[in-house]
Amino acid sequence: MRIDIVTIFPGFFDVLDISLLGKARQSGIIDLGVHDLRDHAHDRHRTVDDTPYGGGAGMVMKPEPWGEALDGILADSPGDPVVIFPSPAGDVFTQATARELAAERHLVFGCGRYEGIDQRVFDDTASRARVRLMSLGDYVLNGGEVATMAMIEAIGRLIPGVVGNPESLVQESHEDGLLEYPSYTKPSTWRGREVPPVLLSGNHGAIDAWRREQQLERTRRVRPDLLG
Ligand code: 6GU
Repeated sequence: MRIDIVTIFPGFFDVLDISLLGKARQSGIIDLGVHDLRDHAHDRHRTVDDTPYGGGAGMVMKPEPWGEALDGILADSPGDPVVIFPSPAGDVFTQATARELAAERHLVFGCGRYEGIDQRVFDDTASRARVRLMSLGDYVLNGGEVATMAMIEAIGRLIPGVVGNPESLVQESHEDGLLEYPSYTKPSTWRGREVPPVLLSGNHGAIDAWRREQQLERTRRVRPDLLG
């Protein structure tokens, strides 16, 4: 998968060199390009923002640098690009979204800062690519960088070959619509706390039933909204 990121903080994404996604890059599963939006601002101060038409607080990102940056990336696309703009005004990003996007050939993340990006950038981009505004949830971040990092991690680990043991993807929270069951490892007693005896029983039917019940109980208690 090809992934491009447009940001005024390219150094923020240096951490993608390490960990699971770093290995996926080295092995060629993920081809990542990080682009500095200011390279496409051609005045002396490399200005990327301006005051909002109609007045109001804060600054708005100017359309021209975005247009030029996205033109270059889309011209080099391996095909079928999806352009994602992290925004608290977007659709909520879920595990289902991550699954959909993990099957794509080319993802472009446009990281806005300040009070947002000129609306015409979204409209213009939508004439050439699939555009999605995506929110992580109902809270406000300063910009799209942290949200992009979270989405890339959630998507990247679903790409075949990125996570070593595909079994570990099946059993985790949200994949079956329920929260994960509690996990234990050795020692069987720690600070006077025992591991639930069923897990030491060797009875795999009983263990599966216990884990399922724990998932249901935890989901009812913490996230009843997931049970519908
Ligand atoms: Cl994707 N962006 C920003 N700026 N704030 C957010 C968000 C995204 N998701 C939740 N809050």
